[in-house]
Amino acid sequence: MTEEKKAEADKPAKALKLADPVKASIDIATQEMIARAQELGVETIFDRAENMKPCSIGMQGICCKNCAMGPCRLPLPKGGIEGEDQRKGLCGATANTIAARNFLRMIAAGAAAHSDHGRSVAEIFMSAARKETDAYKIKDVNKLLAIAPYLGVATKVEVDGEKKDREVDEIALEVAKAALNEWGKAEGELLYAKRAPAPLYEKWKKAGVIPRNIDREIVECMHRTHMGVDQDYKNLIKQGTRTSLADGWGGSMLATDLQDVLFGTPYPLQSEANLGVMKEDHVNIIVHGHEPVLSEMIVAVVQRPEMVEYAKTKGAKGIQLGGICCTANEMLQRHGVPPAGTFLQQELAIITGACDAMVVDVQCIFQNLANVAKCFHTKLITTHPIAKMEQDNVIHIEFDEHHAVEDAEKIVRMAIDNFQNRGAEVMIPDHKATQIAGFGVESIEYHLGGTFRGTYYTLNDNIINGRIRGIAGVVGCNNARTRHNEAHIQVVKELIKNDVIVLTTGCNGIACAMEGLLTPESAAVYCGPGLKEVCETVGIPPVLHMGSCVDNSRILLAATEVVKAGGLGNDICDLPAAGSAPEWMSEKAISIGHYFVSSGVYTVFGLHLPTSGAPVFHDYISKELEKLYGGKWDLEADPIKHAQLMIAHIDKKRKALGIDKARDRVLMSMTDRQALEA
Ligand code: BF8
Repeated sequence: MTEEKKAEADKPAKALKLADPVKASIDIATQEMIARAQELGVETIFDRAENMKPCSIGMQGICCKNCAMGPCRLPLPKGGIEGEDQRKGLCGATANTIAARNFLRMIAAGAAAHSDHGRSVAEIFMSAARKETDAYKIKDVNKLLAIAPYLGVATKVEVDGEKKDREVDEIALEVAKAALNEWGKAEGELLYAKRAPAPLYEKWKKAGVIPRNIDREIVECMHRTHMGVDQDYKNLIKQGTRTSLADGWGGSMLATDLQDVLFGTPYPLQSEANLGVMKEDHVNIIVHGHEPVLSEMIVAVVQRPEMVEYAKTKGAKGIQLGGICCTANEMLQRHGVPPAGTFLQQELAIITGACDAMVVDVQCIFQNLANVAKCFHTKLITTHPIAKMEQDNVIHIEFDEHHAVEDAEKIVRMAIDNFQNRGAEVMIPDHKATQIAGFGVESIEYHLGGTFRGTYYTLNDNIINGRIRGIAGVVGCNNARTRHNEAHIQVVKELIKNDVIVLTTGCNGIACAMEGLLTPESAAVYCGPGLKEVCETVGIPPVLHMGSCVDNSRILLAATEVVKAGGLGNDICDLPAAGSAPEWMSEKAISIGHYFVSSGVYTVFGLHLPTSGAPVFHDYISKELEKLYGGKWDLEADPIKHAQLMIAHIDKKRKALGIDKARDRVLMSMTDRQALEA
């Protein structure tokens, strides 16, 4: 060791910098809990973000580590470059190839996460259809009948020249087989692609991007991005389009549909949100992750009188279930279980000292949860065979649909038994907000549909008359590189202030709930006059919570219904609509963003995009893709400008449709109405 290195090694370890709670989050409960963690000496993601900065080359998408000659890093030289070909990896790969390869791998990983979730649900659906499990049954027959035709399954049978209803069990079995087949069929194309508006389907067909099967597209991404394969950024992103469509219109849509059939289609319900939903005198169980299959059982088990009695024998008043991330959203949408927080609040739920068990499945789970749980009495339980943790304080109870109820009982009993082990330091922030959640394609139709005309008639009518300026899908994660929830809330408030109705999912949904934006009453406070009038008349919030991240498929189908209802063009790209992920961080967000773009949606991301180091590729996805599918990527870190870009796009579409001048309401006589109908 050189003298210099020795001196460096002998230096006392640098104290970790601590995050400033107020700068880290706009949410008071989160601020209080960050301060609490620091007081107790427990490190959280907010502190880690202060001590480790991201790699700027990786952020720009121009680091290639796909072979052992690299990593090849291709920063833009100061003062710019004359030609793109001046920047090359060892094999000659250009910045555009590298950024496109990295982007494609992100899409593949995101699509894999959503689609593997869908596959798990499809497998359980098959078990239920075969009656191999008592725990899961077909709950929503109407939804089963609605999706069957899209999977090529007939719901009627001809008997003696007459059409008769087929047995539900028979339909369920065929639906299960057809759905599972979508992951690996040898020929044909993704069946749900035809659920898109016909002009969009034709665009995909012409561009050659209709997915063949879900798994194949993901595998092909990995092959194409292997060293020395696809070296054309346009061809690479073409596969990105095909793979993301296999996610949005495939794996995710199947996950949503099959979950609805098994667990019920969400309808509006009341709940609460934020860490304040936890109760000091109750056993608190937090479910966290994405797949709702086990949590569905936990919801059922905690409601059993004997479990509540058992909790009372341990000194608790009852059992409080809460959630984090999208398992929370799934449980919220169907059962009203309150989310305790977004992605960035997962450690904080344990730091309350009142979390008796945290049950995690897959995706968006910090490995540091185990370290935090060590400082408290919390039982941290992993449940999925593909998502274990190495730390020895983590308990693994592997979930299996064949003993799902027993698994759930074991977990709930473990949490109850743990109630008495709490330490003295319980501190639950006294902050929570009321919310109305549980929206979906069906409930929007119920609230904003018309009895006599097209199903989304009232919504379309209000868009045409200008009371609603347009529709925005605002979704996605938190990111510890930016102030927690600030961009989410500013973007959404700016949109609704300008009469744009917001459809939300994922952590944006939880953030909006925490801010009180998911109540009909919030319309009077935050909305422009048109949207306010509609929300007050119909009794809906200006921000409609559509569920988890796989439920972004609901937004695709809602947009399709708006197209079908008429008067707003023939395709999704004609609609006065835009998409946004203000605080994205996950690969799933890139897959979602790309299937929004490929479905015709102008989509703005916050923070940064991993394409900025490759300006030609960046230009291609932010300008040229529009010519193929009608949608395109954009980037804007400033939340107000971000929302204004979306509004400008909405206005451009209104103009193209000839509805740019808001019309005053005309009170029509019966004769006028009859003339219209004719
Ligand atoms: O799937 S929004 S942080 S929780 S990835 Fe994760 Fe992002 Fe939250 Fe849900 Ni979606």
